[in-house]
Amino acid sequence: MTDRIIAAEVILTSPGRNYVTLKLQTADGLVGYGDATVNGRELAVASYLRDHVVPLLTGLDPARIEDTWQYLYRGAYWRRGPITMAAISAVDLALWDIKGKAAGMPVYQLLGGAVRDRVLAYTHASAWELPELLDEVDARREEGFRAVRAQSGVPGLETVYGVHREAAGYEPAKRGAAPVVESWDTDSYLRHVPSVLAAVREHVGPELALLHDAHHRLTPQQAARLGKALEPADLFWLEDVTPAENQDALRLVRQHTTTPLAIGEVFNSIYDCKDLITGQLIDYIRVAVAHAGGISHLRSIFALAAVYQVKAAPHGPSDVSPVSFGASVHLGLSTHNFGIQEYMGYDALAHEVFPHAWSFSDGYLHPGEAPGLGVEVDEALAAKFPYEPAYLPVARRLDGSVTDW
Ligand code: GCO
Ligand code: MG
Repeated sequence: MTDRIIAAEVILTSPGRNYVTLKLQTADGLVGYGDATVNGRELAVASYLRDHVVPLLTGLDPARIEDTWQYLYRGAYWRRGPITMAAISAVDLALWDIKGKAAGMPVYQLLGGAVRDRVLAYTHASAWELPELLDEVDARREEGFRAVRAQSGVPGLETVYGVHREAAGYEPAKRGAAPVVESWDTDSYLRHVPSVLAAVREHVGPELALLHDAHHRLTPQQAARLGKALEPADLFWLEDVTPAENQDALRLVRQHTTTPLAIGEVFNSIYDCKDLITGQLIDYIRVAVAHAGGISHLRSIFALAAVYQVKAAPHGPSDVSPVSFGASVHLGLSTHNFGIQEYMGYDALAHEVFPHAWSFSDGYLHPGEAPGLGVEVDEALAAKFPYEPAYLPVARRLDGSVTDW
């Protein structure tokens, strides 16, 4: 007899930061977990799941992953968008988890097996001043990382994306009822950042892979200038140079620089990625397993990317939970055109709430050999950390107008 989903439940927990987890249970006694966390909009996706998805799942055959994906995507009529696609991701991940547990195999085996032995990771080094930034980069190297994203402060500005004045480290979402308002000036940033990355490159030598995130803040022309200015620093990639709603803008950037470009962390579907991939306007596609339809849809996106020699480089900030992070590592191990996995790490508490088989060592990740995704949820512990409102900052230019954060 085929198995059936008998219960579905949304778990909201905040061990250091908010996470939205979907739990599915089957008649055969299997449990699958999926991640639907959307940073700063957690309750919207929790409601989408609780009110509009959970009631549809009871009675479905958990083996029919693709059919359930199509049912939720096409069946809703209102398709795409971050909330819908995060909800679909959670169901997809929970079903892959169940399929792996039913088969007694880690999910990467179901995806065709390993095509590499380990999954290259990059992490973040952030500090306001250059000497501290160089210390941070050194610290990440000592932890084993072979690829590091470097972000620094900018003279004359009070706030800069990804950097705190007072301490090293990166955590932009702040608890509270409304977003913190930051100020921003692109000209000051453009005058400063090439010298920072030149100094980091000189400090680390030629081998360490260096990355930088411009976080959607430049016009296409500014992005082209920055890409050119950074060529001597030999970046692994320059990320999100310009907001990618207008994808034609990337043509201008591409014509002027050979610095590799990475985009896609806010994309939700293959349709968001299509033009950048088929136009060969980027080198790395950054879709997150939690935000773009789960393992099933990321596989389609990565297959399209392979045709155009674009590599997969899934978004892996601390705002996607250890559940979808694990799923990303299973994909990385089994996807031929995989490039690199972002790994920001988690608070000790998050590791406790989500015990996991995936591991990091010597600059690389591995999903582990536990059946399914290999990430469980300590529900009793999770219940001790209820949801707390938290928001990403909003940015205003020096004249007071809102700009992209
Ligand atoms: C990255 C990202 C993130 C986002 C964050 C927003 O490259 O890791 O830019 O840090 O800012 O995920 O919630
Ligand atoms: Mg980014």
